[in-house]
Amino acid sequence: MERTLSIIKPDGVARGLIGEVIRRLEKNDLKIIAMKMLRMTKKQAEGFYAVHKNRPFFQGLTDFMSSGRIVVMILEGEDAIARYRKLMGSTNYKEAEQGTIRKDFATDIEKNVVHGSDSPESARFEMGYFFNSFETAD
Ligand code: FUP
Repeated sequence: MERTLSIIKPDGVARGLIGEVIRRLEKNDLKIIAMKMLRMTKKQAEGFYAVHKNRPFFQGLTDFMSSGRIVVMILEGEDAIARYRKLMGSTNYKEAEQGTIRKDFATDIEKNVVHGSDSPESARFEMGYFFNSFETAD
């Protein structure tokens, strides 16, 4: 069993896609073991995306991620990191495969509805960023 962090981004929440994303997670045996809705400050968004701090899209990305409420979830399942990334589709929605969340709903490389951890190391960091040990205990 593996755990990963999922975020429904401000565009997904604003457009009423929470239910649709969760339906796809549950249908694909990704079990939600922790969940909350919150709005990040600009500083919190910068901390979350610190690995990208030297990238040209960093300002836009952190402005966007702090622009509205998000839903953060911890998903559990076999091979959860890779399976959830497959459900999400490529970062660039134009290249995403048919039937993926980003192919179906993203409108922009930045406004791409969902986030998912890309490795066990980032999953550990990202889960710890939003959830404490009481919230993630079995
Ligand atoms: P992903 O893991 O697919 O979310 O993609 P990355 O970690 O590479 O990028 C994080 C976020 O930065 C993306 F979801 C959207 C944003 N981004 C841009 O806005 N422009 C880019 O050229 C690349 C990423």
